[in-house]
Amino acid sequence: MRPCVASLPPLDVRYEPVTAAVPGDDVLAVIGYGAAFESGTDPRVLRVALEPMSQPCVEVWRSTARVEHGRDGALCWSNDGDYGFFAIEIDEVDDDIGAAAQAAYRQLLVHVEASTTPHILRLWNFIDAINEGDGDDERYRRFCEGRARGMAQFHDACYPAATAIGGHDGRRRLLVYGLSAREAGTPIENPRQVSAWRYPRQYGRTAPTFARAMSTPAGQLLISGTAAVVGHASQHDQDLRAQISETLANLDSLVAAAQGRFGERAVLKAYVRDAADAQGVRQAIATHAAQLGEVLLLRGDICRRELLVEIDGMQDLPV
Ligand code: 3EB
Repeated sequence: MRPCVASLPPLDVRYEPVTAAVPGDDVLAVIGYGAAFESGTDPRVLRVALEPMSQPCVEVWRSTARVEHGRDGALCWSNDGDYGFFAIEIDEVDDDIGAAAQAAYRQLLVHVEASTTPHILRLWNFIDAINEGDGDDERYRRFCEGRARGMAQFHDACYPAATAIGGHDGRRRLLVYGLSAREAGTPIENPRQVSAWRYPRQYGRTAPTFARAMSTPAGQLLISGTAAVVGHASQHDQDLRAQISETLANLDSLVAAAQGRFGERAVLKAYVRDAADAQGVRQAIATHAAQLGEVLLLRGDICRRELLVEIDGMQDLPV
């Protein structure tokens, strides 16, 4: 279980207005969204090609210590001694998303394992045209196969928390970024959901390799992409309102499993498949949990076609 005394300082994650200023010495990462965001040359500044559905902003990860940063081949990194940020982009060759995933994970694991922050807490994956292809040929399923090959040294029940979302910028380029730490976190599963790595064969040859959440050594909860999946089955086919309610019920249950209450100083993202659904999603989240902070809405495809919305983020756990 989580230690009673936090052994790392908390990571400060918040949304801020976009500026052209160079990030200060205390910044681990700046993540901007959509075609309008310019990432420049600082390895800590990353562009995710999903369009924001509201006022453009950046997500800033701030440290309490001095941050070093650099590049290692295709990989960008930063490190403050307690936490590491890393990001890698790999072009697909001949549309082979599986091979790109395997290569990205191999490279990022070599980097992270050799670093002073070798414990991966959280990973984000952005995949072009994630639902293209049918059955086991669907690009998401082929991504899962390559990812599992690339992270073969991980055991069930030890996977990091993760998000996998699809974009449409027409570039067959996989982006994986993440957060690691000097000390390991504790993976958390959701009692309402079958663990993803135990999904039955019908969802693909290789089950997805992620934990539902990660409780960090600083007492924060990193929440994986969460959708209207109960057991292993998608619920409320094409019904946005019902999918949001189910997703929020999953989040309540997941955070309770980590001894927290969903919404405590939460920093959330909602991914919506259809831009027209953005306002409905925002309202439903606000109604469910009035104390929730800002929710960043992004247009993105969820890895199962019938799912219209997914929510991820982080929040504090009670001391
Ligand atoms: C699900 O519950 C929804 O493959 O890394 C959510 C979070 C989902 C992460 C991943 C997939 C992933 O299965 C999809």
